[in-house]
Amino acid sequence: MEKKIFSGVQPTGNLHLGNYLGAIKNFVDLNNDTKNECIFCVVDLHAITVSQNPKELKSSIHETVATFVASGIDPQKSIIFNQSKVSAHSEAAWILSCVAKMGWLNRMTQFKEKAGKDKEKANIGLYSYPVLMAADILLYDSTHVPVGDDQKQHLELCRDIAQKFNNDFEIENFFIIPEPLIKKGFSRIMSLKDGLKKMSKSEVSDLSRINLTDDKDQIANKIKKAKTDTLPLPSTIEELEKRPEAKNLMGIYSSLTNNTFRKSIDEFAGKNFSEFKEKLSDIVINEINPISMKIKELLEDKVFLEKILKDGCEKANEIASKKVKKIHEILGF
Ligand code: AQP
Repeated sequence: MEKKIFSGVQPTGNLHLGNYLGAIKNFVDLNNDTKNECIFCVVDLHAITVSQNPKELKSSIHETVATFVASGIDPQKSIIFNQSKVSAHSEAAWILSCVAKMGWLNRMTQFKEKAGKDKEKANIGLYSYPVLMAADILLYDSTHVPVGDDQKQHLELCRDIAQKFNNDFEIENFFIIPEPLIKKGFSRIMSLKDGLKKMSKSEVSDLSRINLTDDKDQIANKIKKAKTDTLPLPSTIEELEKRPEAKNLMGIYSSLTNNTFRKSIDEFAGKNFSEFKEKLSDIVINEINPISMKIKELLEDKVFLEKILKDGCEKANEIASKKVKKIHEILGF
């Protein structure tokens, strides 16, 4: 079956190893399968749910496009565009916010985490973020959505919204109910400074993440300084489960070598972290360094990056505006 793929990445700063292993690597595999139609969106409307510096936002948009291309997404085959330039996204988000229930949104853990203790001061966009995400996906009749494990709950909400719209207006399959594509195995990469916190662009400490633009020395230094415990590496999965930092580093190693946890544990059981970290550094550098060099090269050519976005916006706009027109007819506008 042909899959219609949609996914987005926020241009909120340095893309990191978590974005790469949780999402972008998967995008590349999907792009390479000739049977798939893929759309990859730079979700700049999502980015402004937290305060952004306009100049930095502009360069983050370019950096996200450059990262897509440097990682192996082919702009001739897949549509790459930025969300704000296709107004159907904002329009559909409003319409779907009149379908989604407050109770559904109140359960979203990402809002709780990002809003922190003072929910009253959080902006409405941060709260309704998953409704915009549903609009992004549903406008393109997407069948599959590759996301990191942290986005699973938002995708379930998207499915609920689509189902409710179809039921309310009695049109079976008007919105396709999309399937999440979450990488099997180790899919949530954690901070290098705290094995219980997700690796994130917005984390203040740069040492908490490996940026896709980091050079060899930066990567080696960050892995060297990554938090660990004092014990040698474990010999059982049960023991690894109790040691979050060791589990995270072992998970990164397993993801990049396509090994199971079992195999990685067997390789390093009883050894000390310094030996393991050296091997891990080599593996990470080997994967990330060619991407980081390509990103730097692409960022020198803003005209090329702008052209990718312009072409992608035209194609995306054509698909999305037709869907919005049909929504208008259904609603009686
Ligand atoms: N740590 C992670 N492990 C695995 N997957 C991850 N993703 C993000 N962090 C990890 C996946 O990357 C894709 C793009 O994410 P995003 O930039 O749109 O938003 P996010 O999930 O909020 O990522 P960040 O890095 O934490 O950004 P900020 O700090 O700006 O909020 C998604 O598919 C996501 O699952």
